[in-house]
Amino acid sequence: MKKLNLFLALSLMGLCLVTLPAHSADDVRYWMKIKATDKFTRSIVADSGVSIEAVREDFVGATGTLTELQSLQKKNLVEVSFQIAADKDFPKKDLEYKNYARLTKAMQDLQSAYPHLVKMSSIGKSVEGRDIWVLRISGQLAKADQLPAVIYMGGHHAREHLSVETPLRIWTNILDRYAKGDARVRGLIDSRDIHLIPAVNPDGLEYDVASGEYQMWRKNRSSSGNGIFGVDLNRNYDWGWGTGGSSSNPDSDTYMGPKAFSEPETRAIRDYVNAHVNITTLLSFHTFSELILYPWGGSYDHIAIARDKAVHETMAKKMAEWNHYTAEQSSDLYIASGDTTDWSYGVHRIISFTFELDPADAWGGAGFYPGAGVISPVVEKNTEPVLYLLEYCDNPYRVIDQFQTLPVNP
Ligand code: 0X9
Ligand code: ZN
Repeated sequence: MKKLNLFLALSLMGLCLVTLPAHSADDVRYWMKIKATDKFTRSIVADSGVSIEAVREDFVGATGTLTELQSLQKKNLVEVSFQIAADKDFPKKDLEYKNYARLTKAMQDLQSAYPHLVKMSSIGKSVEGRDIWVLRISGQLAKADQLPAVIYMGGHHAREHLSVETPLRIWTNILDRYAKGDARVRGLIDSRDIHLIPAVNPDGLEYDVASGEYQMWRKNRSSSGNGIFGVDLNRNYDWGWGTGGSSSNPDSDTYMGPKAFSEPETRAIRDYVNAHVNITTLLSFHTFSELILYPWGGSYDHIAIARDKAVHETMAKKMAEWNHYTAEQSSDLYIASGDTTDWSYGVHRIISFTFELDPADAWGGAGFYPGAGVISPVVEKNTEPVLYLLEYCDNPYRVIDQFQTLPVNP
């Protein structure tokens, strides 16, 4: 049922996108070399509205809009002009979301604000050579390897910008609470190791916003030749890879890639998780449908180890009390093989969840592009789930041992 809703929603989204407003000509900027040998001419230039960037003896360099350029051309003052390459960014109404440059800056700012708590580094490079950033957060950074750890990720899918913004803002707010002396937050951060990778797919993120109009892009940007791009990173992990719900056609939106872990982005996550054996718990943010999902996603089988199944179910149900999402096994949504959480649970026995954030469906809203207005409420309702996973990452089995006794091996 959910699958059908998602399919219809995606089709509707495709239709809606056609009507998004284009940027006006005056959103584009031009660099101009303008004849101006005296202050009077320079004043005429300034009066046109352009921004004068450099003054030389017989000309000025300036930047401005097409209208401004044309007004100066009519006065015969323009010697040279060219369009300035536009910054890759969101449409104006959604500038609260972050492109790669602003994401990088926001992460650097957190490191600068909390040098004893936050360390930024790169876990590897994307296809196009962008760093995939991680923030490591702990009150004991020097010995964080010896503390219980959670890994939070977002942005596997390019157009799911809310999945990047939400974990970053949640952690920005939690750090603010730490600074203000919140006792619970202090206790948790001081005794835990936190890994935050908000944008697993930076190339896709940039590509989706590069023109100022959303591209509805999902995959990364690796080339399959013949002008065909992209592997679905959430089909590229090596657990049941290629066994259903993914495509071998490079043109498909769910293209699994030529082999498991063919992509530098998924390899970077693999190597990072492999290297941090203290990670017990994982949360991968996606959008949309308002769901809390847990393994398996590649098959209808339930988790065979009774205690592990019970931990996932109990935690998912508890988190749903805060965000009011629907908790279910991933394959109840649809079978999809090679996703992050099947791999992290299958290979490492990490307790693993996928959140599909707001909105519930695309009928009343915009599905993958719900606007900046949803950020605050989504951050708000997902903060307790994030803290809950952190609290129990020292021993997630505590959540069931309080209530029941199950055999270790069924
Ligand atoms: O299809 C996906 O990768 C996820 N949904 S999304 O709309 N964000 O693309 C869901 C993954 C859940 N996992 C499985 N069903 N295996
Ligand atoms: Zn997704």
